[in-house]
Amino acid sequence: MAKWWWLSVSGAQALHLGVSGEEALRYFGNEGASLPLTPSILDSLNASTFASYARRGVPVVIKHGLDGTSFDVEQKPAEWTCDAIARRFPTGRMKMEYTAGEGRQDNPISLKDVETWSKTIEKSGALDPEAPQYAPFYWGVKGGDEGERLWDGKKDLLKQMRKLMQPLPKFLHRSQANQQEILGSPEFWFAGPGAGAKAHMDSHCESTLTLQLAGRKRWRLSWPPAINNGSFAKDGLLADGEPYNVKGGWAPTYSVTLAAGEALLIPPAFVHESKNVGPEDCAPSLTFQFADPAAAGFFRHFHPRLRRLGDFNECWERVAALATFDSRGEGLAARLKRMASTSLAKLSKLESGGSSPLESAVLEAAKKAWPKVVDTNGRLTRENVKSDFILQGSLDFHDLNEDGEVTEAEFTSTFSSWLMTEVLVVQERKQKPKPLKHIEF
Ligand SMILES: O=C(O)CCC(=O)C(=O)O
Repeated sequence: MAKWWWLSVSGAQALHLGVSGEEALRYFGNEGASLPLTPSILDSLNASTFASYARRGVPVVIKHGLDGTSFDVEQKPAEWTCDAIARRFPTGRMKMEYTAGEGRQDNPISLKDVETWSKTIEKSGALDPEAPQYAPFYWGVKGGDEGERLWDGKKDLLKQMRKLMQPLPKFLHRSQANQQEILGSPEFWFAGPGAGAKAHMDSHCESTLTLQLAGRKRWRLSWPPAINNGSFAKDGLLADGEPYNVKGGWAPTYSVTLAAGEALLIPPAFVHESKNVGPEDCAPSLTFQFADPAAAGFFRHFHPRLRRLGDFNECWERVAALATFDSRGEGLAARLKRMASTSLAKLSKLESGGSSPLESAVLEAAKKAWPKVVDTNGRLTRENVKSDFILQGSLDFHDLNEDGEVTEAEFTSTFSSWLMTEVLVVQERKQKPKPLKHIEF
């Protein structure tokens, strides 16, 4: 058990310092339900409903979400089969991913050789019998920007893809942040029978959207594991295929099968796994990240777990930027100094526990910071942040009741909870945290 999950402060406020298993289930809206859950499956949802799922980090399946895009496979099912993609991009070059061995860094397989590659089978080596037993093919066309060899000849296939990806699906915000992220991250996955991506967590902080272009793929997902205060999950625990190897194995918290024309939202920090479950011999999908809106509510709520999850390390700064309204990239130390005249080093020297000097100092920091984030009328609303994408994420981070406005009481609770966890983690590091051995939710 954690030392505490919630710390009552001054009778009125509560610091949110841990997420128990029951609370995680409650957060995902299924108290009392048994795992794995099925995500909500919604028909043509609008941008604001989709944004609410994305902010909270709740997986959702969107049916008929691709109409009006170049990928409307319900209207034109033959246009995005594996064969059709290979005909459209014959010069493309790809590789096998999630093989039992090391895998190859270059891209030796030519898309045009679809007759050969679509019949090539290589084992994934996954120990879990439910897991994909064979490796999929990966065309990471986004890597063209980094000079990776992803096509033969001069025709820029990434440019071509970017044109095809517009207009974006109607349920996505069409903001500059999204245009940039989405058009910068497309990748194709081709899976033969029983093939797919082994369970893994990606290190990026953005949400992922996968579009099923033909056939059917079963997805299994899990939210970040329970990590007690005083423990730490080492970086790599949730790397490619690793969740199966942890003592006790991996059990998903969500399972769902996508059909052609359906899209799935995968929140950041979620372990995910895919598998072609037929009947088609090759199930292709287009997968990309989107930035807007950030999963800010999810980052806030799961911060006590995420801050102790090594595989999430690339996003700790990002979450700190959301918590401190750091739209200019000043960095955590500078922001804490500017907002609250304090530092993690100073705070971490204070004694922790209920009604402790640390608790008072953290609340004092929140009190000092509040006037720095509100407008001259003492308000913090969507109107205040509408021209700044980072600040929108900050507002979402602190908007506990998701009404588009942050009150002083909300800010005090969210800022001090975030800051207290930051300080506790510094203190735990000094005392060598216990390594996480089992993946439980
Ligand atoms: O689309 C798939 O089958 C796998 C995609 C995936 O796991 C990823 O992009 O991280």
